[in-house]
Amino acid sequence: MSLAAVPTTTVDPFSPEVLADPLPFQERLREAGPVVYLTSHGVHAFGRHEQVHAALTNWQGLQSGAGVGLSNFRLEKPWRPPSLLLESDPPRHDAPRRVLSAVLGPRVLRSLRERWSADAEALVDEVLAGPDEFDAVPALAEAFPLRVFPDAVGLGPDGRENLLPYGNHLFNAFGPANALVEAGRPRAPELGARVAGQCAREALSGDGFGAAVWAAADRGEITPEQAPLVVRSLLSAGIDTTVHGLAAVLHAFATHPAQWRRLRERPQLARVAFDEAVRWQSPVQTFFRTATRDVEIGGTVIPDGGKVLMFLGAANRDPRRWADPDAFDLGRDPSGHVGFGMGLHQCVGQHVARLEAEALLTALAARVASIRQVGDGERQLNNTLRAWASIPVRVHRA
Ligand code: EJD
Repeated sequence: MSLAAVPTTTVDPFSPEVLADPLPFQERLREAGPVVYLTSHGVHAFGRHEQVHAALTNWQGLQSGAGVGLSNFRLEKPWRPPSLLLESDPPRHDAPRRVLSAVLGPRVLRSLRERWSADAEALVDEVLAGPDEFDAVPALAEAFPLRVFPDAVGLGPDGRENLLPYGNHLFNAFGPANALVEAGRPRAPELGARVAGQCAREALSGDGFGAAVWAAADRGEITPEQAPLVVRSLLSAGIDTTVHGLAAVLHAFATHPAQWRRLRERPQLARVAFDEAVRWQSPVQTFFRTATRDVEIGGTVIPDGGKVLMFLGAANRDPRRWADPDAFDLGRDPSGHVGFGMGLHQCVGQHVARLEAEALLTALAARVASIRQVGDGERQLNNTLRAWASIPVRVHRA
């Protein structure tokens, strides 16, 4: 371990300029060294795959229980009651995780596959009945998760319009208290209360993911006090993430026509295409951890209580790990990307996300001969998400 000075940068990765176009900053971060100190927020940052992976898998030395945003829950009151999964560590983390893992497990997903495929086919048929040019974000990336996921959770018909604004603020709130967070603050208490209301047993249908969480409480696997917060995790992590994951893969294909032809020839590539798009765009860009003691990573000691910032998006394009990292290529094996995290907190809903993507891409590939982005589109700036507000496309029906 060397005592050489850690490279520093004064650049704020949460500034509008970097959020709008993060790749140049991420390259400088990776090239500066395995660990870089961000003077803008007083945290150590990792941009290389090796250190991001090491940090994600070191739950003993780098905890989540003090929050996975910049705010340190040991010092500051969180804006909402902490998540029992995301913002928690073993052993308290493990029972809720086991429950959600079973609720979103392979058996349940097998039973959803046919219905979601039919839903995707119906949505794509509706869109293709309209103009050849449309905005793929509202028409597909938002419409599909909002059509299938709240029903799968068992939400009632009212209040679904709160889910995207809630998620947008939640993911902003992991970053610093900048203008994006300030803009969301006025509505945050109201949105939090509305979402919490949707997590009560009485608010949920008898046959969805939500009811399955409550059934686990009835069996004693979690307490009845924990159940609504576990349902809240579904509503927190299950919408915006899949919307922007689908937006990422639609943008990828709409700018890579040869890859679209490849998918059309072999629709079985839909799953690998989605993971490759998650690697290439990294809809979830960053997360923090907090050092539980002095902990060494990449030759630098992170002091006890210090926050570290992991750049998942930078790791997913690290040339030390990936050949031709900036290429969106269905021929590569994207496994090992950290777009779903890694280790004990790795996305518990990743199979749900992949099933949604597979259903939508399969329905599109069967019906759309070509999809081309027309214009640059518009980013939706968010402190955590690499998100799209608009992806204008022109399609030719098959
Ligand atoms: C998340 C990065 C929760 C929760 C869990 C996971 C996320 C957000 C919220 C999805 C983080 O348990 O509330 S991608």
